[in-house]
Amino acid sequence: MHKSIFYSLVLSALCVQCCPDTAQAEKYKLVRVLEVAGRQGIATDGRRYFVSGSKSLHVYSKQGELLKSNEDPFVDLEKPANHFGDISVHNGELYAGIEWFEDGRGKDIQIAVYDAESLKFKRAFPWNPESGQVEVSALAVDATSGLIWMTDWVSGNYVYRYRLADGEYAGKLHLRPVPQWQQGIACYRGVLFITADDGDADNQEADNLWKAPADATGTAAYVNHELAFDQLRDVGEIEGIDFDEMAGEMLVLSNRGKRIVLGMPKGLYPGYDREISEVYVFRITK
Ligand SMILES: [Ca+2]
Ligand SMILES: [Ca+2]
Repeated sequence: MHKSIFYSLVLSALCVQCCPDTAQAEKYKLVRVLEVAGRQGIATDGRRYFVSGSKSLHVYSKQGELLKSNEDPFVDLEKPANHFGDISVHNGELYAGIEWFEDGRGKDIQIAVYDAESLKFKRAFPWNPESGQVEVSALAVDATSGLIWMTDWVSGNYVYRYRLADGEYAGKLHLRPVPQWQQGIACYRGVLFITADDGDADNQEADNLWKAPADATGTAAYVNHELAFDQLRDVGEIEGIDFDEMAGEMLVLSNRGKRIVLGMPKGLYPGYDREISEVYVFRITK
């Protein structure tokens, strides 16, 4: 073997060993950025992108063309609602975690199901208050296990399981350690991927992606760091996540420009005249 090739192999092996973030950054290559109207969630059925705002639903082509919106999505709900979190799409239906968010926590948490074509409301399931969940920041359909997983932004010690078939509560999974300020969740190939708004934009810190096994019956799981979102256009507030399995891509929604303190907007950062919400598309290379 040529000496220079040998040394570069040794160097790359050392780098993977001591700098796992470098290896992970190579695994996720940023390939596209699309500006969108919603600041909360992202989901894909492989054909289109679904985006949630705090009070709206949108469908985009994969090239970023807005195809349809529902600007009044809570009108047919029985319980009061003022907030969407991250969303998920399964079998022609859009699943959303909905709540009435006030005084730093959620009330009347529910799983709401919308038609993915019309964006019209179809049905909803209430959460189980005795589960301990006090907020829903995101949900993900896990079709393999027949489950829906929900995250809690206020108290992230657990992710909560509900049955996909009938919305019944099916237990919770203790996360160890706990990703701070969870904002998005996706289930991909038996793994839960959780985005956390754990980077302080005031200090130019990137937000992060964490992962844990999508254990359908266990009580606790270990959480591992997957990626620092340092390829985004600016630091800000990470939100929803989903995977486009056919395309081999990971999608994340992130907001920049607006200063957010404990979930409350506190003006704009220098250089911005508005908040910008974008979907970042990463190609998964390994
Ligand atoms: Ca959110
Ligand atoms: Ca952040």
